[in-house]
Amino acid sequence: MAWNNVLLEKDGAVGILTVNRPKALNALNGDTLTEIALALDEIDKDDEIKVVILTGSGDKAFVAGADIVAMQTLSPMEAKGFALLGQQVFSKLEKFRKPVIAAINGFTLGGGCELAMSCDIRIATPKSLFGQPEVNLGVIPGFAGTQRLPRLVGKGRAKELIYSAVNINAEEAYRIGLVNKVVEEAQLMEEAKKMANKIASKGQIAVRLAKEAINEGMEMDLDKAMIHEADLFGLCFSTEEQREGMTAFIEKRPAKFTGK
Ligand code: DAK
Repeated sequence: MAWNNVLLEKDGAVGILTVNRPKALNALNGDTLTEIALALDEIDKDDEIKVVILTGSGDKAFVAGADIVAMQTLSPMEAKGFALLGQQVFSKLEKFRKPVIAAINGFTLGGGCELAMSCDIRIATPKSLFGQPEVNLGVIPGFAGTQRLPRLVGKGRAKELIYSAVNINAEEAYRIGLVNKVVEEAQLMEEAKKMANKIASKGQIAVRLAKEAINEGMEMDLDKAMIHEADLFGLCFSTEEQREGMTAFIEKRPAKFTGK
């Protein structure tokens, strides 16, 4: 399917979704958000794709934020519509049943940082720059940055970043846990694909249930989260993958997972 603002390619078990507005540093306007959602629907239907890499086109930016030009003249009702659309797309990404790795090169600001935080895993390069500059524009992060940032890096660091609108480099982002890994620019896609293929080689239902257990469990108290984990653990025993994984271990051979 052809879209104007995103590209979708396939490399074996990996789907590569690229935000493609390099002239605007991949800023997110309404059409781009809608196309990300449509592309996720396509990926969801494609059983060959097991893991997704989300990246930005060009060599300057992952995503430089929500589109300020498009937002500047919004009426309050239009702004609400834009906010709801963004929130829906970011939640869809966070809850997406296939794991999503953000491959981040360059500016990752505002809505761009919030987009990256909705992914499961973030890989950056030394050129990546992170920040929530919304207070410079007289607004607060609106795509759940006030919620996801403290969950990733802690309340104190999130407050410092959001109140002061200071940008941080990849090394600092790694130090505070905002990114999982920093690799050289030339290796970014290779490393992202390596990680994606490693995940794709595992029991896919187990990976999906683990994602659910982590995401949903983090929003519950520990006792409830552990019951939820036990339920999902039990569910694994309804899959062929559980039987195959354990049989392969006992037979001392690699498991052949089928996604069933
Ligand atoms: N929106 C639209 N266009 C953008 C953009 C953005 N966020 N960022 C860059 N561009 C455009 C520039 O306007 C320029 O376009 P032309 O002038 O060439 O037409 C082109 O990309 C190249 O940018 P620069 O010429 O500025 O490039 P530099 O290398 O000099 O500077 C920069 C790069 C990233 C430092 C600079 O472009 C910059 O500061 N950009 C804005 C970064 C920013 O403030 N991002 C946060 C945006 S606010 C909410 C929901 C969401 C949000 C808020 C509320 N609710 C639901 C309540 C989210 C808000 C944001 O994300």
